[in-house]
Amino acid sequence: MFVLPDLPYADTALEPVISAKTLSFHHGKHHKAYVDTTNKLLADAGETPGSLEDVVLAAVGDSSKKKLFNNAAQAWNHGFFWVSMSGEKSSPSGELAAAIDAAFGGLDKLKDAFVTEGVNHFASGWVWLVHESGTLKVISTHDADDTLPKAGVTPLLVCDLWEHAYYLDHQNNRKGFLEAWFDGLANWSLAADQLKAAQGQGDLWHYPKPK
Ligand code: MN3
Repeated sequence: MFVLPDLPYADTALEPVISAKTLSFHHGKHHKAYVDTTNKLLADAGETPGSLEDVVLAAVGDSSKKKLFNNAAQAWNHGFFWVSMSGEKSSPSGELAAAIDAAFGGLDKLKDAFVTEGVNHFASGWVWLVHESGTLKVISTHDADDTLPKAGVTPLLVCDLWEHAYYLDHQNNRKGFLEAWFDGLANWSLAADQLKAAQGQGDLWHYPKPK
């Protein structure tokens, strides 16, 4: 059984960008439902996979496993989203800062690219900072789609573009949410660790193993 991982901070830690009410519903209702449905589908199929990453990769592109893919990928995406945020404001340093400068021309330009990608993304999905082919890129994915099936792509950070992520706090102002998220919540420590892992130093973030 896959677990709903505890949030790595208090419900109030991300205020005012994300209120405790939004965070508790998003984690305790939305994410929990994806985990519960994934567990039920796997139990019904008699499967006991070793990792959530394996479930996503085995289901992607298989039309008979679309529901499993959607729920497992959403469970994974939310796990990565929680750790992509921190209540303690930080900024990129060292190799990560150098990589941002090289790819975008500075943190402000990365912010522009990230916010623009998220604003222009139609309907639900995710906006990502990723490492690919020796450089950093901003991409977005639709619905439950994530970076796991994309060979050579390592996610450094993700922000949820589904309305449930921001509507209570920002209504339809996705741009305002993304700007405040980037400035106040982005976890540059995670991004630095993921970049190192992409370059062969240390481990990538993984969803907690099933219990
Ligand atoms: Mn969500």
